[in-house]
Amino acid sequence: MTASLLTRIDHVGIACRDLEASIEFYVATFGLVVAGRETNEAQGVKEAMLHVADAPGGASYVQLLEPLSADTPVGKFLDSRGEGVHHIGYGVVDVSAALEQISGGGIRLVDERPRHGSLGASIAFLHPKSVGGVLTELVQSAGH
Ligand code: V0V
Ligand code: CO
Repeated sequence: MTASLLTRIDHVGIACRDLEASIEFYVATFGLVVAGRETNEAQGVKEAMLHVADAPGGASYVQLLEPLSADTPVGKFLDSRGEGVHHIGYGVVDVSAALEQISGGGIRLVDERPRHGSLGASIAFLHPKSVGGVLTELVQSAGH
């Protein structure tokens, strides 16, 4: 059997209109703890990572995403589909190696090279049209 490229579910990315209200909901309802918050201009989001559990090579989180403007990936998604699950982020050991291996299989990449992600991670997106309608993110955690 070939070893899996994916080591864990790193995060479930959820599009919301009001980051503060969504954080309050997840904290009050599930008792989650905010592990980090960041404004990522390149990705067009204000986001928060809420820790769910520790997992191999990192941890797993809920990622809450509020768009910085309407003309961003999350802003467009909210306009067309409303609030809800926006993407799945999977842990990988080496994001560059994973991208190379996956693109060799003809999958359409959004990112040819890793970019800066939350909590210091290196991330890259695969296009939802090549992954059965699921926007898919590869995540190499900081320090791994
Ligand atoms: C768009 N589509 C989606 C989708 N967004 N399908 C599933 N899940 C999504 N999230 C579909 C959409 O319904 C259309 O299908 C088609 O793709 C084109 O949609 P569009 O609105 O015209 O969008 P595009 O083509 O301008 O952009 C789509 C892509 C864009 C995926 C290329 O959203 C992108 O670059 N995403 C990656 C960056 C990102 O999402 N950043 C925010 C999270 P039909 O209608 O044609 O069938 S940042 C993050 O997660 C961080 C920082 C982190 O984790 O650390
Ligand atoms: Co993400």
